[in-house]
Amino acid sequence: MAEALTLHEDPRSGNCFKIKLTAALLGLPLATRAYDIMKGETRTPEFLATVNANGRIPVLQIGDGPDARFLPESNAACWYLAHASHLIPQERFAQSDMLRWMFFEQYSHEPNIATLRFWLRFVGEANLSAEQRAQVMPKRIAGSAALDLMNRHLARSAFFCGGSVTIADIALFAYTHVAEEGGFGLGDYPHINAWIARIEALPGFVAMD
Ligand SMILES: N[C@@H](CCC(=O)N[C@@H](CS)C(=O)NCC(=O)O)C(=O)O
Repeated sequence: MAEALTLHEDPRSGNCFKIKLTAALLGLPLATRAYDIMKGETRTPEFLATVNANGRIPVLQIGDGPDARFLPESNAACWYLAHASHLIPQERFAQSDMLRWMFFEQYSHEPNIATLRFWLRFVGEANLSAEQRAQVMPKRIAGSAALDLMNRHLARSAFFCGGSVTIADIALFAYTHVAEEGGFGLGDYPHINAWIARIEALPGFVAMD
């Protein structure tokens, strides 16, 4: 890839880690620019005007200067990096099935597992609002259901879309491998644990900060 790539990130974020892991597995150089989301650094007028009007990281910046383009949404950024690589299947059904798992990640997995990790590890249970407290149990139930589904699928398949890794695995790995930080025990999910070990053994794998 000829263009300079810069990740606007908070290193604690699993959504940002997806993009760093994709780049590492592909051997792509990726610069980073860090923000502290706990201090509202992605909500400044400058960030909203130039990087992401949605006020969130990750954002993949492609190119520099006035021609730079900004791509928010972790899974879109993984797709951009992995375009035409071995991390995206070529066959039509397999490619659509990969997207199915990435949409599942954003709807059924990340809003439950990543949010509980953020609340428990970074915000702190004692600091949760009454509204957040009321959401802990529903998110615990929904997150566990997502892990259960993944475990059953991985009983039949080495990776989410068959025998080789795709960006669906990267998307789901990011918050699954740290799910215990959100209070989700992984002991009951042997197939998830075996899949985590397979991903960590991939050439070029990098750990989350
Ligand atoms: N669907 C988005 C989620 C992005 C997101 O929720 N980012 C969080 C950190 S992981 C954030 O920037 N929070 C700061 C804020 O909302 O102010 C993605 O996959 O990239």
